[in-house]
Order: sequence, then structure tokens, then C-alpha cells
Amino acid sequence: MASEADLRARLQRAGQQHLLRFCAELAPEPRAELLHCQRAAAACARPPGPPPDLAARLQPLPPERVGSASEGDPQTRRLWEEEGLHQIALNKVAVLLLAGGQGTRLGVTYPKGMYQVGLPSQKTLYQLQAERIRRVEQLASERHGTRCTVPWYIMTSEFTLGPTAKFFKEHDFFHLDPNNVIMFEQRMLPAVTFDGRAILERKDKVAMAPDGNGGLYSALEDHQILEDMERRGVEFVHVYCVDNILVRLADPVFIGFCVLRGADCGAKVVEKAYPEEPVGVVCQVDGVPQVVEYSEISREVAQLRAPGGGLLYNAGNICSHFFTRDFLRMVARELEHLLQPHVAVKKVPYVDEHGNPVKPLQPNGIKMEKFVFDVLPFAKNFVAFQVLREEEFSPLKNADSADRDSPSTSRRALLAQHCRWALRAGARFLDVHGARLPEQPSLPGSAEPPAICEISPLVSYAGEGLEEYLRGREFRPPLILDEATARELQP
Ligand code: UD2
Repeated sequence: MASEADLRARLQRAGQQHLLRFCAELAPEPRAELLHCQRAAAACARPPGPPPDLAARLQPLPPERVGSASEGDPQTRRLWEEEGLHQIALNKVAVLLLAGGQGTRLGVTYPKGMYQVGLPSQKTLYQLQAERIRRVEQLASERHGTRCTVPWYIMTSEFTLGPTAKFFKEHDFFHLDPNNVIMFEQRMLPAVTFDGRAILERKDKVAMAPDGNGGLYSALEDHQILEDMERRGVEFVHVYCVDNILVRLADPVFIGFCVLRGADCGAKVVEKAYPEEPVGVVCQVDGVPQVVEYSEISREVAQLRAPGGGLLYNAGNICSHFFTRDFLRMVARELEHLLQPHVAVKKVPYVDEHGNPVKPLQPNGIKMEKFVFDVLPFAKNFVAFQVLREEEFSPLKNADSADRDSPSTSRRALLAQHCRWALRAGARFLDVHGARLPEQPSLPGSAEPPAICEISPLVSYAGEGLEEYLRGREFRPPLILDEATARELQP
């Protein structure tokens, strides 16, 4: 390990000598911790910004690389679903949650998975996800007459591991077997000033932040996750974003589509709602599949229109990825060092030259993040899978003061979906006077669904199996169809 003198010299060469300004006054332990962090800071090269002349190198994905959950014929969709359920029944499918983010835009200090968007059931995002795992295991078991397990890997960070582990223990892992819920921590990277100097958060601590959801690949190696997957027989992994309330964990249709196409890498996409929508664009750069993040695509390119009038670059990444375990192993062991950090401009608390803590009102530094989708160019056979936004994508990013991607929009999206499912299964809703409520997707001039109806994931994963409980029945809202109510309604 480098001596303090070597390190001081190295920091001097890297223009980071300021980091040792308070070193002399520190006690031995925090001093050692600070020196340890300097090794990370000194190693951090100045990340590149978005590549120049990107616009000239972009093309939309060719149609042959894109499948559709809604446009294909129902028979094909059923084939995909059958294949997915078969792989799940063979214990070959796992889900991996990217849960290391700090959720600053939402304005909460705890992990986003613990957030309640105000559903009648008061369920959190973590609980909805856990129950979807249990339901998809049940669907595969019933279809193939065998018990099966979808292991749940959860990548956390220094900020989220403690509270998440405590939350799961307090909720008895939502009745999942704790042996099948594997939490592991991603690495951290130092925050730096605009001229590349690491920032002191305290006299004895360099400001650090999680290394991005692309930190997954080194974290897989750090914690022998791929070996654990191999021991369990897992071949296919669904990697997903914590804050999409409609996320379909281990979606059999998506898994089946990717497996039957022989893909090693897949990404779910939705039609972008507007040019500036904060989603990556799945496209090709120099003929190779890639995602260009919303923070790195130019306004001109984002606004380009296709001949039909729609956005030319309309494949919006929803952070829901399919990988084979072999592909993950190749990336983690051979290619991870090629992943370049991206620059995120942030407000980073720091100590000034007198050691006084300062909370900046304007962005004063950058955090470097790797992106999970930067591995797409390494794929031998990448496929995109287009899904319906109203069925599969409503991200929780902002506090309710925002008009998009907020707790209210998330809550409405889920309840509107369940209301649609119930009406499609033959339920009818009545108002307080006993008159039928309108059956259109939402009330006139409002985003609220015509009736409050929440269906537990334990009763239905994607709207299936509801007719036996609902056909021909009339309900006064709110209808909460959980397992107990379903048993009462059972014919
Ligand atoms: C992500 C996608 C974007 C689009 C959007 C949809 C990336 C890089 N960008 O943008 O293309 O799909 O979501 O909502 O995926 N996370 C970690 N560790 C970290 C940072 C983030 O696990 O160090 C997790 C985070 O907890 C979340 C996911 O990665 O589950 C996405 O992170 P985000 O919300 O910061 O990404 P966002 O919304 O900027």
C-alpha cells in the first residue's frame, strides 16, 4: 500500500494536495480513512462528456431488432409468455433490483422502494415488487406443476443498504424466503469540483457518491453474485429500476421474447411522450445498439421527426433490462474497465478552507456515474421490446410539486390500470345512488380513474384470472381486491 509520503506526492501530481489540508489535526483512524479515500480520488480520471458529433453517428434501431408486446398477434405473444413461464418454472430466471440511488429529486432521505404513493392498501414500492415475484412464481408453478423460485438480488449503496435490510426484516421479507433475497452493495466514487479536484465533505472525509447503476458489474464481482446465480441454475436476469410502480418483475412475455430470439441483452422501451422526456433513447451509434441518456442527447436530435410525424428517436429506455448470466459474466470479468463514468452536475456539501461546512445553493461539483445500459454495444444479439406505457411505465422521480413522474401520477397510473382490468373482467361500478359509473379510462377533465379499484399483485400479475371474481358483479368503490376479498368472491 502506498506510504503517506508517496500518496502526498501522487496527490500533488494530480493537483489534489488540498485534500490533506486538515490531515495533521486528525486522529489516527479518521486519518487512515481519509488517506484510503485519497487513493480512490487520485485514481479518478476526468470523465469525458458526451462524445462530439454524436448527432451524425446516430440512427434509430432497425425494426428487426424491436419486438412489440402489443402489436404482434396474440398467438405469438402467448408463445413468448409460455416460454417465459417455462424458464421461470425451471428456476432459470432471477430479478435484480437497482436500488442504490439516493432519490434526491423525490426529496426523501430513505430508499425510494420504501415510499408509499398513497394507495388504498398503503403498500410501498418494495411490497408491490415482492408480491409480483410471488405471483409470477405461482403462475409458473401452476402452469408446470412444479414449485419454483425467482431469486431477488438487490443492489444497494452505502445510503440504502442499512434502511432497506431493516425494512425487509421488519416486514418479514413480504413472506418471501429470506434465502432468496440477496442484498449487495455497489462501490462509491469521489465527487469532484468542475476543475477535477476531489471535494472534502468534512475535514476527515472526501465527498463520495454511489458509482451509478452501471456500478452493477463491478459489484457482481465484488460479491460473487454470478457464482451464486450459477449455483442456483439461473441463466436469465431481469434488471430493473426501483421507482417504476408498474414494473413487471420477471415478465414472462419479455423473458420469453428475449430467450426465443436468442438475445444476450434486451431492453424494454416505450414510445417517448415528448422530446425532452427524461428517458434514455435506445438507438444505434455507428451501427451499434446503444442508449443515449436524456442528459446527453441534444435538443435538436431529441426533437427530430420521422416522415410519419412521430419522434425519429422515440424508443424510450425504461431501465428494464434482460441479460443472460453468460453475458453478465463476460462484462463483469473482461469489459467492465471499458465503461466510462458519465458526468452528473450536482450540489455537493463541502468544507471551506477554514474547515467550515457549506451547503451550496448552486451546483458546485460533479458526481461520476456509470450507466447500466452502457454494456449494450458489447452484446452479440441485442433486442428491444416495446411495451405500452399505460401498462408498464410510470416512474416516481419527483415530489408532488411536479406535474410529472410524481407520487400522484404513479398512484393514478396503477389505480387506472386496475380499474381497466376490473372493467375488462366484467365488473361494474356504481355511484352512491346506485347508478352505473362511466366506463371510460378516466373522469372527464381529470386524470383520476372513474372508480377507485386496487388489485393485489397476489391476485393478478398483469390482469389475468379476474373474471371468476368480478364477471357480472356490481361494486361501490373503493374496491380493494386482495386475497381475502378474492376468497369471499370465489364462486
Ligand atoms: C433512468 C435511466 C433512464 C430512464 C429512466 C426511467 C439510467 C442510467 N438511466 O434514469 O434512461 O430509463 O431511469 O425512469 O439507467 N441506481 C443505483 N445506483 C446508482 C444510481 C442509480 O442503483 O448509483 C438505480 C436507482 O436506484 C434506480 C435506477 O438506478 O433504481 C435508475 O436511477 P435514476 O433514477 O438515478 O435514473 P434516472 O431516472 O436518471
